[in-house]
Amino acid sequence: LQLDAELRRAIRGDELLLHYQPIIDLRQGRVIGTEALVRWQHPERGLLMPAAFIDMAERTGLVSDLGAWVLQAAARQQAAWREAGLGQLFIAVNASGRQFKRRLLEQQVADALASSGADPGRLQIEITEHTLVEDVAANVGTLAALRARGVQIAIDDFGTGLSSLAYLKRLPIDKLKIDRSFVRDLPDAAEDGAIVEAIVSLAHALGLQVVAEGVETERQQAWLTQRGVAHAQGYLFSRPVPPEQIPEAIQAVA
Ligand code: G
Ligand code: G
Ligand code: MN
Ligand code: NA
Repeated sequence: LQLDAELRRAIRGDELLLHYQPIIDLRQGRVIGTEALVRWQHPERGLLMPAAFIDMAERTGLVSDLGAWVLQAAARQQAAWREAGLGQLFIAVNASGRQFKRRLLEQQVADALASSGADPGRLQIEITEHTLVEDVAANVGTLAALRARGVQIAIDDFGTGLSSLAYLKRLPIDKLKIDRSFVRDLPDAAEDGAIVEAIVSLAHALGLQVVAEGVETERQQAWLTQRGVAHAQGYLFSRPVPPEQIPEAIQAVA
């Protein structure tokens, strides 16, 4: 069987799973949400990371069905965490450009919310800056419709996709996730520092939240906190973990 046929089977069966990476409020020093990251428990090849199959899923269009599965699973997890007393945690889900075609994402999100009973206000959609700029007018319509349902929107990998400042002010979004390439060499890299500072002041002026990605060191954490970056995500706090390990990860951060 080719990998694409195997992935089609995996989406229908129970071979996919989600790991969750904590997102931290730097001032409060606590976990406020997580990002869902898909994995594939392949029967012969073991646990596969997205790098092994996401490009293929994009090429074949399977990423749309994969995205529907991810939304269903994340929404169920949100509802389960609410039952377990962790209802305040949001879950951010990565969406592919394919899901922005023909209002697919809107329908997938509506289905996932309806079948799970998850709190729409605790579901977030991440769209990469690259995907967003492919068709701003159409994507803005989808984002606005999702927000009308109470779902929050984050621009992922922000700073890498050349979005124009002119339309940033009228995008229906809630947060910018600073791409980890700008965080990696902080605090020593002066140019990266200047870029991060510029993103933070832009975000604040536009009323957007900021999340720093790829935070790996305490020096980075301190530098970002001093510059008013409210939220962060990275190996310093936790790797992506199975959902059973999230309560433990919350304790470890606090
Ligand atoms: O931890 P990590 O290797 O999980 O993820 C690598 C990349 O795979 C992420 O940066 C993201 O772009 C992509 N990815 C992870 N989960 C999903 C998903 O559920 N849907 C889509 N479309 N991409 C994902
Ligand atoms: O969707 P996005 O590309 O932002 O997905 C996050 C990716 O970044 C995942 O592959 C995740 O495993 C990875 N990641 C999360 N935290 C860190 C980190 O601190 N350092 C590095 N190098 N990668 C990280
Ligand atoms: Mn992401
Ligand atoms: Na990113």
